[in-house]
Amino acid sequence: MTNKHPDFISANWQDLPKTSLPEIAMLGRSNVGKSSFINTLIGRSRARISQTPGKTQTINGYHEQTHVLIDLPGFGYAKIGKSHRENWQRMCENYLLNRPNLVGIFHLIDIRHSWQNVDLDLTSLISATDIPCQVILTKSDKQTNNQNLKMKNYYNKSLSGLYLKPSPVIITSAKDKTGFDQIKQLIGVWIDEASSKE
Ligand SMILES: Nc1nc2c(ncn2[C@@H]2O[C@H](COP(=O)(O)OP(=O)(O)OP(=O)(O)O)[C@@H](O)[C@H]2O)c(=O)[nH]1
Ligand SMILES: [Mg+2]
Repeated sequence: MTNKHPDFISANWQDLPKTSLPEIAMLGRSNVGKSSFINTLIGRSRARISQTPGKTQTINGYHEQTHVLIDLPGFGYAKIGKSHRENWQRMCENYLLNRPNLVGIFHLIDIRHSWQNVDLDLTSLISATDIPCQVILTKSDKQTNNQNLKMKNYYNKSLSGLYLKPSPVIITSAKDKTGFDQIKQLIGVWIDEASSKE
């Protein structure tokens, strides 16, 4: 049976359960495909997705065998009231800056768009956390391989200076599952790195 509910859910980072399992967080603009990315990783439709931006409004945790995938609300959706939006953003920031078992961040960016201010702001936040981060270009099924290659080069050229330890972007599609073998490998590396530091 498909479980549509997260294993834990919180509207306040301080109320999150204290778990010793490593956590991996999905970060990005509203509607970029964070929840879909989690569903593809899990192989089941567990995280709620929507055509309408602003779907994920809490910090949601999905347990896998060795780690927990964290679905965060999206940044920068104008139609959600300003105070509401600021609350979510503060919640995400607090989570990212203070969660002791957070071992990796995926920064998701829609492959069809060039740098947006919200994403540039997120690069500063990510650098402040000192946690390994990988840039993911999502929705690659929505345009041609040539267009994707162009955007990949565009992003790769700009990464140094924006992130502390940039590695080349990974192109993904939650629809045709492009890129997910590499994503799973990277999660394993992050978990190993974190455990060797303990
Ligand atoms: N074609 C295609 N559509 C995608 C892909 N990933 C996500 N989508 C669609 O994009 C829309 C938003 O996806 P979500 O996964 O809800 O995005 P989100 O980043 O979690 O959005 P918020 O929670 O609102 O911030 C949905 O209609 C998804 O079906 C993809 O790889 N390919
Ligand atoms: Mg979502």
